[in-house]
Amino acid sequence: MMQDITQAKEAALAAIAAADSADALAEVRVRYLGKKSPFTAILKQMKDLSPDERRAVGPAANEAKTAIQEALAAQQEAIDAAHDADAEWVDVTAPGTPVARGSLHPLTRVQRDIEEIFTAMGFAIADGPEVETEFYNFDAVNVPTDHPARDMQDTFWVQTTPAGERQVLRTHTTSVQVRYMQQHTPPFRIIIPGRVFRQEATDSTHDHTFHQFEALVVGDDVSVAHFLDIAQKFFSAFFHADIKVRLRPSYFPFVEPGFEFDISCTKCGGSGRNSEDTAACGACKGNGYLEVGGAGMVHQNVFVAAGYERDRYQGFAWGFGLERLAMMKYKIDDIRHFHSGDVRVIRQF
Ligand code: FA5
Repeated sequence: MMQDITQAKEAALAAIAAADSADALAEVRVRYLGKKSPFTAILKQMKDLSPDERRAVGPAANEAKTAIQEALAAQQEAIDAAHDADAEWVDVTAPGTPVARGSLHPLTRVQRDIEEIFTAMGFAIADGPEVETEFYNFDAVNVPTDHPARDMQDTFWVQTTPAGERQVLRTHTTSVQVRYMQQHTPPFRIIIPGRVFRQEATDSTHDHTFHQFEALVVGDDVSVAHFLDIAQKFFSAFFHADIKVRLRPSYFPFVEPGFEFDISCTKCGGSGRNSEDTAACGACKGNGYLEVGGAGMVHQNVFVAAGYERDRYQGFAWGFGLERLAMMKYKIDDIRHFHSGDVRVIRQF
């Protein structure tokens, strides 16, 4: 039996020395000290021994068990130390793990660019609600009830207020004009960036939800010449090019006279031709100009709705689509990309 003890001890010490991981060591511990181990079997046999034999075998078995336990503890310490050293080791020459960086949505970029150019020209930025009363969206800006102009901008009507006022999702940023004028006395110059909504079928240049930029300048002697000058300066700064602005007579109820305004094509510079050959320019289809928005001299009825005296002030207003401008700047061919949520589009900016 003494021989069994010695053999089991030596086998256990060899197995402990060979165990190079915490798992392997745990397995050795079970094999040599667990319920089915040779030691447990030897201890079970002790009761059959004579008192003399027991006196010899008992201490030997205890000594072997202690030796194994100490070897296990020492090996566990060695494995833990090796593991800690591995964990602390840093290869300072290894390439870094790339971190995915976010970017600004192209519309946010364009909006910030525009705001920067206008604030540098002394404009303040104004704001208004997206759910708007019928009064500010239509009545106050001279669009009478039953006037066909209300059909020009197909409208999402929403719940009437408890006070009985009809409400819309604003169809244009022109809705903020009278709100602002009621709170301020001219002279002032403001821009009104904002989201607007129209119930219309979507295609590559029309969305139901889009953004407009309104500019409103009111004072004693504001004229169309001021509008042309500011528009020319703004578009040239925005496109980093010498941009010409062209007016065409048009009708909007809130201005008189009213215009549609175009800018010289950002691709061909206004010639309507490609530079390499005489083929028509693809961006403006040979027109030389691109439609941008509507503008005009503020109608005196709008000033009166705001509480100003009729014919006391003059002003100009313009409104254009932010998406259309972003499409020109970044050569985006479909307006629906902006709200698609497709990160492949956004990642390019
Ligand atoms: C207006 O909304 C007028 N409030 C603009 C204005 C302001 C005129 C001040 C005079 C004085 P219009 O409906 O044309 O006008 O829209 C202006 C611009 O918004 C268009 O030139 C176009 O760039 C953009 N736009 C209009 N409808 C859509 C649409 N469905 N999707 C994307 N952009 C649109």
